[in-house]
Amino acid sequence: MKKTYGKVAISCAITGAIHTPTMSDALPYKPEDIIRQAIEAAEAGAAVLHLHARNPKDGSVSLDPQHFMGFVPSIRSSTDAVLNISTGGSLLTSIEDRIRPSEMISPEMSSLNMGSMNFSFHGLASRYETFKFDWEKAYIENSDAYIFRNTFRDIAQVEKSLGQAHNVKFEHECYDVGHLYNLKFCMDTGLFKAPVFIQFIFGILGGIGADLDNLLFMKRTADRLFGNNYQWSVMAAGSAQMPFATQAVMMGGNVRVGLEDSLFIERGKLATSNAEQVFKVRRLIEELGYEVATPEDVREMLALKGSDKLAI
Ligand code: KMH
Ligand code: ZN
Repeated sequence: MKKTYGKVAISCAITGAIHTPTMSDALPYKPEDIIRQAIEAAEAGAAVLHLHARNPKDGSVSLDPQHFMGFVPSIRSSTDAVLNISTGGSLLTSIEDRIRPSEMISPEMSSLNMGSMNFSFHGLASRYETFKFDWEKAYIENSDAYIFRNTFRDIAQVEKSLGQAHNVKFEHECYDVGHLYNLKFCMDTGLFKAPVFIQFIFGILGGIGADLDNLLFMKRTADRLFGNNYQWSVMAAGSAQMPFATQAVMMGGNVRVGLEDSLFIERGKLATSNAEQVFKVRRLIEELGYEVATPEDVREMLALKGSDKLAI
């Protein structure tokens, strides 16, 4: 497995499915805003763009492939970044619906969530007195009843529909230590081949907390389970985003930022764009003596199929 020593890949998750328009004017949900912010993030140094769709009318979470088609072709033709299409975009719909946008696009990468869990952000509701759109309050409040379903059968379905059928490489999203063991089981039974790309996720309510000990624990566990057969990146929610990114760089890992994961650029100050977060993490990476990986570096690191293999 090839490694790009000294280079750090920045993924940027542009809009996601947690935050809502009331929380930040910068959160993009119209296609033109998703396109602009994604291109700016790539220009700022993001090698990978992790993409979800929203309904352009009201910013609600969407899995409609046509909503993806509103921005993916433009981003693709304007950047060389690796496009990573989410398969986790809704806590409410079936795995088949979650896979459909990636089946249509046949991207180089897709997310793959490695276990079922509580996934809640209901605590955010009380921070806002009024909401821009009717759907937002109930959506946030009802997350205390969500189960984010990612059974072994679901995981196998994603692999069959995207891995086997489209040669899509996965961002294995691991929100807790058990998810690493789920991935190990899947590898031992032949579902995924090395090198796998693991996104260690911290600070989602329902997953492992954003404590530094937990990063060390997840990394040590992954080393034990996967040896040299994996590449890794760190994503921490909210105010832990930049501290955890810095720590990941110092430990030799890659990083994920973006408004999907945190709306802030520093404590108490909203980010004005995804690119602002990418610029900040890039500064940190370079100050620490590392180099930012290009999309080509990532293609080599993860043995991706290439941007000419997309279906759109
Ligand atoms: N919003 C992140 C915590 C996915 O898109 O598959 C998880 C995520 C899920 O990115
Ligand atoms: Zn996502």
